[in-house]
This record gives sequence, structure tokens and C-alpha cells, in this order.
Amino acid sequence: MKTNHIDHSSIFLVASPTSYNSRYSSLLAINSKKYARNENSSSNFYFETINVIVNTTGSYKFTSKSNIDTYGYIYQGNFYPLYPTFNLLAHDDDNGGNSQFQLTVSLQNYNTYILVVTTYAEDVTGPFSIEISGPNFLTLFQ
Ligand SMILES: [Ca+2]
Repeated sequence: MKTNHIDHSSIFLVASPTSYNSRYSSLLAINSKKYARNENSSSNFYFETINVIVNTTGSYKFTSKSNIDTYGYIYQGNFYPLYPTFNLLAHDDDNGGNSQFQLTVSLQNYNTYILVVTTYAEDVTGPFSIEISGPNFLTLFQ
């Protein structure tokens, strides 16, 4: 009797790679920093800068979840509030539905990225979460 028989019917390939989900939650408040989110706007948009650490190169999708009209920007390298188009990789207003931003970007290990969460309109505060799906977890910190 063979005791080390391999049943080939139990070997299968996974059709699609596993996706990992990360989540970050924070708050835009009246003591948050403000800036002009584009060069023609007033300087009254609350924002938060979030550092993004990538361990695995690949495509990542960032989706905001909140009850406010969020606007998202992602930068490769440094973010300069006075020059919001410098180093800009991608930005979005409403692709996540319900006025939420959704950014799908290719991120590389060993590069540094900054996600800026702000709002479509000026002087808006409120809590928000960012959900990210991709080929590995991301580390996000303020
Ligand atoms: Ca929006």
C-alpha cells in the first residue's frame, strides 16, 4: 500500500492573485492644516498628508469613505503645499462614488509617496477613512 501517494486532482492554480486590503482613518478638523488645493483657489482647504510605505511594487487602489466630499492627490517624493502640482502622480474627486475619490496608481518599492486628503469645497471638516487594495499591505502614517 502506497502511503505517500499524491492526488493530482487536489492540485490547482489560483486564477487571480490575492488582494490585500489596508485601511487608514483620520479626521479633518478646524485645527488641521489649510492650503490652496490648486493655484487659482483660496487657501481655505483643510488637508492631511499621509506617508505611504510600499513593500511590494504593483497597482494599488485608494478609495475614500466618508460623509464629506473628499478630494485625493498622490505624490511621488515630497509634497509642497505651496506648489500642489509639483511631484503630482494622480488626483481624483469623485470616481469612488458618493463624492469620494478613488485613485488607482502604480507604486514601486523603495520609492516614497505621499497621499494628500482634502475636500472639494473649502472650509469642510469631518472624519474619513481610506481603503487600499493591492498586491500587499501598505503602511500609512501621518
Ligand atoms: Ca469628491
